[in-house]
Amino acid sequence: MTAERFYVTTPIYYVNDKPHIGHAYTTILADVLARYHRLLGVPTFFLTGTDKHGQKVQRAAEKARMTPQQQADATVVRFQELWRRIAITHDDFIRTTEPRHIQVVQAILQDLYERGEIYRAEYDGWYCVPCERFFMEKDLIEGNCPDCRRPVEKVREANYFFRMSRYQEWLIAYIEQHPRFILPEYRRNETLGFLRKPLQDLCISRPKARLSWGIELPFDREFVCYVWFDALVNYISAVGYRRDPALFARWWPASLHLIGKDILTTHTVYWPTMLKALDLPMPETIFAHGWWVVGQTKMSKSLGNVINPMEMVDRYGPDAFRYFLMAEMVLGQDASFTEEAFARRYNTELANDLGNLLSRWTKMVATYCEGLIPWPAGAEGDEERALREKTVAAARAMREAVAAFRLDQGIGAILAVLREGNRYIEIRKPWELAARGERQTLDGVLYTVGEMLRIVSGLLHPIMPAKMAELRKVLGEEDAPSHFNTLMTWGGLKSGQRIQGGRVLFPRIVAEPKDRTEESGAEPPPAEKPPAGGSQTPAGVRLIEYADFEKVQLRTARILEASPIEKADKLLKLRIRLGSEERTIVAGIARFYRPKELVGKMIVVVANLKPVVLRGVESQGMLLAASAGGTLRLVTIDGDMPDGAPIK
Ligand code: ME8
Repeated sequence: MTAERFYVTTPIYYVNDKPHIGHAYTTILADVLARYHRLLGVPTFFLTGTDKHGQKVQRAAEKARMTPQQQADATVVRFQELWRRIAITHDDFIRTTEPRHIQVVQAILQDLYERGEIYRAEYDGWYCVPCERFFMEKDLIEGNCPDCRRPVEKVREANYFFRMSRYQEWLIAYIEQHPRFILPEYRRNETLGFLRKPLQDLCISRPKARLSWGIELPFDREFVCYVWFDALVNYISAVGYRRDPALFARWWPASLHLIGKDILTTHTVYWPTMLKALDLPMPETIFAHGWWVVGQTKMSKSLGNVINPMEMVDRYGPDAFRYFLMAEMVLGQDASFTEEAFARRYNTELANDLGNLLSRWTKMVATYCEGLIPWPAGAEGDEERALREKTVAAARAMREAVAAFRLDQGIGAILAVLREGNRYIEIRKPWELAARGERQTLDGVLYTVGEMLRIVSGLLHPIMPAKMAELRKVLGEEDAPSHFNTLMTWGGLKSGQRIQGGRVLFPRIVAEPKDRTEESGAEPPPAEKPPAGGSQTPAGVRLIEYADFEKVQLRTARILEASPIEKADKLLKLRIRLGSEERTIVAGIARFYRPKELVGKMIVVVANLKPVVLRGVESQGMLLAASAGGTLRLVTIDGDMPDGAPIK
């Protein structure tokens, strides 16, 4: 990646439907890379946008009884709204219906036509509407589109063609000489494999009689431009090609075109040959990432399993969503999305490793240091040195991970630091240092943890900007780090500052749907392994000590109110009274009880469970119920008993 500047693009998305998780993923990835580059002090330009022409959009509009323009305008807002919600920091948003784009496409078409790079000929072949591509009979697989395997349509018509075939040998040589041009390597090989067959010229027109929604060919008004030939040009029209030479010289060639693996050929064959015909330099890297699948299944509208990013963000917040997508997908490979996996990562890594560490630290600084960040006094011991070195190494690892497109590895290095930080507290036991009055050592330990948190908050800032700004506020730091270098040097935390403690950064969540946790509204089973050494019955049940049971506070409670929760047909929100105290709990009992029958019932609740947020409602406890054979009954009290009574 060039060190002087970073120009990153996403595909421009079709506006035939609302955005899904795949669109969100590519855009978040581009955003995270753009944010890291800005942090590294590299001038950055981040482009995204929407693809408004073509048959897909025209057909979606016909179905919705709108004009293509109305359909496109209605959908583009949903993309822009989502990008706002998930904090995307693009520098430009291009739509292919804008004059600045249309003029460039028409100028290119005219130029290539005049130079004989585009010619007219009769076409006879097969056309795939969803892919918007022509195929020869020999390319079809069992009579279907070789890409998406859907049926194709027979087409015979006059059209215009771009002399793509003449660039075949040049393109093969270029790809072979530039190992970073197409990444990952197996995608590069895929393109080279495709180029082993003779390359055809590219049909770049559509007769208006068949498709009117597109950019008119400047030399033949009976035709519009093929949507891909129009769309790919966005990468240069947005940065001033033939319009603003200074802007264009500043940003072109692009550093990185991020795409999904579905659009590899258009980007690694059509686009480079178009650029070559225009005598323009090639983008530095075209990176094709993998596919998000749901569980083991491809996401598709017909299966009804399309993940709506807006719903995920409403439920879990934008930062956790961004984090999960970046941490879970190894760039290049496919990844599976499930809410269970999401909750597992969230609870283990964000709520536990990071959130808990922060609250432990803030509590200790409040208790032992009057809420002021201590001075790094005392000589550095082995444990301190190990944590410092590991933290600074994680910053280096993240910088390398960004350049190598391995964000998952950078995140892994940071998680290792957090786990080490938790272990460090266990080893150094600040509470014992306080009890023994070892002031200097105590200060040093708390400074070490605080400094580690400062660096981690900066390293994770491009991924979770809002949450990390919150964390940094606690530490008395600016919302965002000023430069990546500040994260590579130890000792930046400002001693003497008052910490702004308080809110839980990542309240634990419960996955929806399925699993028993939802039935009872309880916390998910802990992700950590049970402690070693527990004995087991012959049936394999792990036995616990009485002291373990004693940790659970069971109490009687009276249900005062019960109501459904919007968009959660299995959950009910209950207002309960435990003696002098009232609480809200969320329980997965809606399929077994109507709200009305619950009011007045005496139930048993776990009263000392950490609160969790379920569908936006904080649940302050968990009720007990028996469940078997697909039914569920509440545990109640035999006879009269006041609410709030302890159960032993
Ligand atoms: O192809 N997993 O637009 P499009 C990961 N307009 N990413 C996915 C995905 C999934 N399941 N599904 C889609 C177009 N994507 C053209 C692009 S560019 C000049 C023109 C992402 O709306 C991925 O980035 O079909 C993919 O390449 C893009 O959405 C396709 O978006």
